[in-house]
Amino acid sequence: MSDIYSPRPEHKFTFGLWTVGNTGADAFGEAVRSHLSAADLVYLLGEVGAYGVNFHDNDLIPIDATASERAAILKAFKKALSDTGLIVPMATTNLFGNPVFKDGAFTSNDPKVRAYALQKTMHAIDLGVELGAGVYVFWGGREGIETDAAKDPVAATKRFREALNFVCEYAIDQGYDLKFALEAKPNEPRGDLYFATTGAYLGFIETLDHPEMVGVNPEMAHEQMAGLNFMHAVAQAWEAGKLFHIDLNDQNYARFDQDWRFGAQNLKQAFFLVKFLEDVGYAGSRHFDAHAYRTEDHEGVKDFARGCMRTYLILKEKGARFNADPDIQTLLAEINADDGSVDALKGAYSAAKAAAIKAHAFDREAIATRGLQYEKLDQLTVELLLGVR
Ligand code: GCO
Ligand code: MN
Ligand code: MN
Repeated sequence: MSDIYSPRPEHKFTFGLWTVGNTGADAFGEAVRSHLSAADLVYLLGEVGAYGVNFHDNDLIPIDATASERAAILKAFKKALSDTGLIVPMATTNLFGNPVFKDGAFTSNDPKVRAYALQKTMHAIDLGVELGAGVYVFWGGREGIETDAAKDPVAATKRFREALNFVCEYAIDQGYDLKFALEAKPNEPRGDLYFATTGAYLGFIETLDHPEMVGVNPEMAHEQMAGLNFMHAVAQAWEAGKLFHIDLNDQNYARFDQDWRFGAQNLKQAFFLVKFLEDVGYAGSRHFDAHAYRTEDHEGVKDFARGCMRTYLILKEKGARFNADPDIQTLLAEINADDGSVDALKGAYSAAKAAAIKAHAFDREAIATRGLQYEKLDQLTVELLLGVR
C-alpha cells in the first residue's frame, strides 16, 4: 500500500551497498547478518523503493577478484540494475579497509602508498563512470594520525591537494562528466582525521587547480560527532554552490560514528535539515549513509531503509506545513518586519553611506528591548512536529 510517504524516483533516495549490506560486525563482535551479493542488495533496494545505489570499488569487486570473477559480478550487478530500474548516481574508493592504507592513502608518508592510492582511485573512477556515476566521493577514512609526531599536517595538506589535482586532470583527460565531493569527519577510524569538518573542506577546495569540479558531501553524523549544527554546514556549502551530495543518518552527540537510521535521534535537527533541502530546491541524491541496528535480520534491514525514506518524507510534509501555517508565518512576518527607516543605510560600501551610518542616531534602547518571540515560534514548531497542529 502506498501513501504520500512512499518513496518515488523523484525523491532521489539512494543507499550505499555498504549500508544495507552492513553485516553488523563491529569492534566487539562478529557479523550477525549473512553477506548478500551486490546484485542481491540491488534487489533489496528495489523492493523497498530506493532510486539509486552507490558503492565503493570493493563493495562491488573484491580487492583480490580475478578478471573472470569481476566480469561475473558486474554482469549480475548490471542485470539487477536493469531489472529494478535503479541507477548508480555516486561511486567512491575504499582507501581505508586494506592494511596498505593503515597510515592513510593520499596523505601517507610513503610515496608508494600514495601512488597506489592514485592507481586504485583511477580504476575505481573508471568503474563508477562505466556504471553511470556523476558524483565521485572522497572520504579520507585513514587520512589522519594517532600521534602528531608521525606526520606533518602541512605536508599532508599539500599531498592531499596534489592527489585531488591529479584526479581532476585524469577525469578531464578521460572526458568524464564527473564532479568530486569531499566528505569530512572529525575522527574514527583515526585518532584525528585531517579536514575535520565540511567548513575545512570548503576552504581547501578554493586552493585546488579545478575548484569548479570539487564540492562537498557533508554527513550528518560527522558534524554531530564534532558537536556542530549540521544544517549550518549544509547551508554554507549550498550558498557556496558546493553541495554536490549529502550523507543522511543520525547520531547521538559525542559518541562514535553510530550511523543510525535518519531521524532516529535528533528529529528537530533532521526537520530543519529536510526543510532546508526542500526549500532551496536541492536537486541531488538524498543518500542514506547509515545501517540497521545490529539486532536486525535482513527484514530489519528493509525496515531500516524504509524508515529512513519515510521519515524524510514525513519531515518534508512537516516543512510544507510550517511554510503554510498562518500563525507561524504571521510571527515570521512580524519578526522580519522592516519599517524602511534605515533603507538608506543598507547595502554595499560607499564613502557617503559610511558617513551616513556613522552619523545616524540609533535608539539603542528601543531596539534592544524589543522581544523577539522566538519562544513562541519554537513552541509552534515543536507542536507542529509533535503532530498537534
Ligand atoms: C564513514 C563514512 C563512509 C563514507 C563512505 C563513502 O564514516 O564510514 O561516512 O561511510 O561516506 O566511505 O565515501
Ligand atoms: Mn560516517
Ligand atoms: Mn558518509
